[in-house]
Amino acid sequence: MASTQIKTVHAREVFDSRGRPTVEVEIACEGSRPGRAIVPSGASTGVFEALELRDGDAGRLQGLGVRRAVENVNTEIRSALVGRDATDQQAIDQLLIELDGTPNKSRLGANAILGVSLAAVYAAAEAEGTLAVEQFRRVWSEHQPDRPSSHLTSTSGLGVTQTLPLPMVNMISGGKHAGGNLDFQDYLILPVGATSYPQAFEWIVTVYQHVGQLLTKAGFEGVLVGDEGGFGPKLTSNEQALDFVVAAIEAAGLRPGEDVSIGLDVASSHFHHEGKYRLAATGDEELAASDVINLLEDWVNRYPIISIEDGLDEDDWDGWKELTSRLGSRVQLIGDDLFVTNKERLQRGIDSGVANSVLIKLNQIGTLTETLQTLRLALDNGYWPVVSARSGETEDTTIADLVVATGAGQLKVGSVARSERLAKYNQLIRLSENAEFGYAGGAIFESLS
Ligand code: 2PG
Ligand code: MG
Repeated sequence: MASTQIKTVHAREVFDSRGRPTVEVEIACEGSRPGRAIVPSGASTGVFEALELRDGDAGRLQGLGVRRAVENVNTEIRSALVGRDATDQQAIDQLLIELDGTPNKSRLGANAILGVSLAAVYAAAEAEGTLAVEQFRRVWSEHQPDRPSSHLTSTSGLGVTQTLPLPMVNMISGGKHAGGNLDFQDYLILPVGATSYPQAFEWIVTVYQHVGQLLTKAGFEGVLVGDEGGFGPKLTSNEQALDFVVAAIEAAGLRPGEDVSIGLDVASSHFHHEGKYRLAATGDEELAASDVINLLEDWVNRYPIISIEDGLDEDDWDGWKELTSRLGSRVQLIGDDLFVTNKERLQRGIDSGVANSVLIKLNQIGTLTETLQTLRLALDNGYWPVVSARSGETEDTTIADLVVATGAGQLKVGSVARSERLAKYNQLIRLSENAEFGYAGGAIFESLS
């Protein structure tokens, strides 16, 4: 076996699915080819996320360049990393955290740090001649539970064996991801009744085609898609999107709620100002948290909704507590901007009975090790983890391999159009050929009433 000692570290500026610069890192071990990772980037970012370092030089790429982050990898980080063992992920990530020295990775940049953290996995895969999924599995095996979580019904089967995820897929986009007028960011489907990953994916693409056809037939610009490939029509209300999704599920010959359920990413931090939630689609309505909860509860009563993300603002802990006590036994309540993949924020949620699920985004926290710590904490406390892409993505397929390796159970990548999304779905199709990988699908929601 070749050496796993790091020999070279090299970063460059490449571009993501929105044409914005991002960081790519290549790491090679002694005697083997380099492994490579590319960092994603969000649009509806949470204020508590680790810092994405951008040049801020208005004269170049509107200030969005990442040359400083690239430079940080090619100088300081490279010097610290050469000679280290690429398979010692925790030591590498600890070194990166200490080298940066700030609580939110603002000195070297979370984009610089995450690129290195992930490229180390791919370098180890090259050195050892294994697949990425096997390397992610090896790293995850170092994050075993502190205590058995068999008392938890919701997540007891998760995180154990390598498992293909239940996909949560965007059909209609609004908010910061599309040019339409919807306040809510994502109207998604979850094929809860499918019994295999390939079947789940076929259902999804069939429903997606029907959404497009129904929108076109109804006279909307159904073919225009948002940042994540979901349709971005100018509808007359936030609720109308739900009607189109239900109609498309039926048009596909599937049963809403039994075969295919609905998920929402409200992404409400982005229409929350000074304690009020302002909905523009229905004529600048100003809602209190309790009104938003009432609205969501009404929708849960009338539509087959099984999952709601960021129903309330990233700092509205009281509202979230109320939301959780009202809906937490009926639907998955995901904290994205609320938790930002940060284990301290997730712990606060656990301690105060807020949410029952956490979105897992590597670049919100900035290293693989910290990401896996948050994933572990979620599973140990009965919170469903949902591994997620960002709205700005690339051909990097890390999250597909990561979600299978950890057996986290769910994956959110956006829609089934645009190749930065399909890169992940196609990787899952390849992984689904491995008969050893299981599929739990919608059975993970058995504890919901
Ligand atoms: C989200 C993500 C992905 P962004 O809010 O969940 O859909 O969006 O990457 O823009 O934060
Ligand atoms: Mg979100």
